[in-house]
Amino acid sequence: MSEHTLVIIKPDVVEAGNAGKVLARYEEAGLTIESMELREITGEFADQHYAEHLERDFYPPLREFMTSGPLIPLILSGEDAIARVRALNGATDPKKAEAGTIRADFGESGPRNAVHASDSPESAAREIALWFNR
Ligand code: 3AN
Repeated sequence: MSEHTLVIIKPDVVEAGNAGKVLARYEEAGLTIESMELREITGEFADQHYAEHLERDFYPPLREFMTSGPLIPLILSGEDAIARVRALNGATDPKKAEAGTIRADFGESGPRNAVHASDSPESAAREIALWFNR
């Protein structure tokens, strides 16, 4: 089934100059870029995106990190895009991410883990509406 998913290339990747390499992973996997923009976000916007994590111990440094510089939200589409993008990304902790995944190759730590991707059709719909008003 063709799906849409919301991906964020996080500030660590943009700062390191690796955004093109990360984007190439998705394109080489046959996913289609539907929307994309370089932007900076406020703490309030980060709170909306990470609404389910606001009370977690790891959230304050994650909020700081996500507002520390430009990031790139994008909408990708393709067959089973949600699961396929999460497989390309690898495990949340880059140290545990499978070899060859984006987080293993470009992530550093818990919050600085290179990319975000929607984890279900429901979160994809919510996140696409939040980031791209559609
Ligand atoms: P994923 O992005 O793999 O779906 P979530 O939704 O559980 O992971 O976590 C959202 C974000 O919160 C992660 N991308 C990561 O930046 C951060 N995070 C999650 N768990 C931890 C943790 N135990 N320590 C530090 N940061 C974390």
